[in-house]
Amino acid sequence: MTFTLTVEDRAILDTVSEFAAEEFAPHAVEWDQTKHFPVDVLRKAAAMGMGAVYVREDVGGSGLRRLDAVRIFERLAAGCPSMAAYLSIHNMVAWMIDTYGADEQRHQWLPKLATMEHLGSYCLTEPGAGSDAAALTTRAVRDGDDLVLTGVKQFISGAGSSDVYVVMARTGGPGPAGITAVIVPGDAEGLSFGANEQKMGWNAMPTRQVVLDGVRVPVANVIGGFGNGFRIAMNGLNGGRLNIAACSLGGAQTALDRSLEYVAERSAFGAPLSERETVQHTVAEMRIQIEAARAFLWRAAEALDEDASDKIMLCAAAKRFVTETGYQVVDTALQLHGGYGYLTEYGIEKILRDLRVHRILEGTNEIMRMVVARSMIKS
Ligand code: FAD
Ligand code: 2MC
Repeated sequence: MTFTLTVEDRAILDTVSEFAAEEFAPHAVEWDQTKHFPVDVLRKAAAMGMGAVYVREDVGGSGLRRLDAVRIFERLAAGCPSMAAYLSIHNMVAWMIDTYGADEQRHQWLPKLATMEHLGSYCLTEPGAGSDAAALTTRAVRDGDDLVLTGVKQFISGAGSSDVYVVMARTGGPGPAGITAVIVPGDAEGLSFGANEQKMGWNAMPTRQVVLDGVRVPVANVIGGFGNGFRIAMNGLNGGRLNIAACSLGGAQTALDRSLEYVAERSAFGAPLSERETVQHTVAEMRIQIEAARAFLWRAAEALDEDASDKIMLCAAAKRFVTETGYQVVDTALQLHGGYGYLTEYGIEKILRDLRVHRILEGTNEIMRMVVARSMIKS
């Protein structure tokens, strides 16, 4: 493992940071307030290779590693955590098709996902099955050369705007082995969406129910064969969990950077806040937390790249650690800003609201602890 970035790594990351600073950061608060999903800006990100970061190049992907991806998502999140997070989900969908799809499916779906002419959504959670994802009840019943899907998916990011829905549905008996991953196009008959949920954060992207009412798709839309859907969904989430953690890290880094500017400018008791030793120790601690989180995240990303035997545990552990560390750093930044941190125009409270949900989605942090515990304690 090397923590030293090559000249090429630096060039890529500088370009991503420039993009996030120019295209995300100036609009992030407004998008949050107006609940605007900036698809045009996402397509600009895709034109730079961020629509399919770790998808193979023959279908328009960038062919990069997970280690590159977490660095890229951190830089994107420095401009807007929620837009970086949507890009992460879209990338997870594209990766699942690239990795488990047949060549024909890869060529059918991925070129437009890579450019983000088509957006992707990942549909696992249901109203009655969140953490216990293997209890899902959406059914896909075979009818000749078709599958007919019926059920409701809950909290689906990008729903209503997406063109490609990867739906985990039950084609067999109970439990993980009865689940199959199916591609449902956004214009399929019988597909509809709930209202856009009112949320604490992540307001720049829609979160809606996906309702499947007798949706008919060809059996050819099954990814990776019948009964493999749970494994595919979980493998998608390993990388997703790292990317969500990277989004927390990017938000935390921005909050620290803004805090450093703020404490240098703001005076109290006759001197800039930055001259107070307690303030200096506070920003030092923020930096220490960020460095530790970043090192852990890169370690887990490399384990995923190398298909290490402990990759599932490391992805879960890093997700738990980095999302909670990132949240705490942003909370400290808000405190350093005093009352101004609580105001929308300073942008810190928006980062805090965005990062709060990273402790819940892509597997709650309680489930991450369960995954880590299971890797050590066999029952
Ligand atoms: P529950 O599973 O009901 O959990 C409730 C509480 O119980 C949690 O604290 C949980 O940690 C705890 N708990 C549950 N089981 C255990 C246990 N065994 N031990 C200890 N504690 C436990 N899902 C998708 O499929 N696609 C998406 O795009 C998507 N986007 C989302 C966007 C947003 C904004 C949100 C809020 C959610 C999104 N989700 C998505 C769903 C998300 O993954 C789930 O909310 C999450 O997995 C938790 O499920 P749940 O909400 O049903 O909570
Ligand atoms: N990677 C690869 N395989 C995995 C895996 C992972 N992370 N987690 C489980 N599996 C495999 C596991 O090895 C087993 O395979 P096999 O049958 O070959 O041995 C199979 O999947 C079943 O696993 P378990 O026996 O552990 O199943 P169980 O139901 O007991 O627990 C649990 C599974 C709780 C770990 C899983 O349901 C889970 O991760 N829940 C959290 C749900 C979640 O993360 N939702 C996120 C939704 S997406 C989202 O929020 C977005 C914003 C996009």
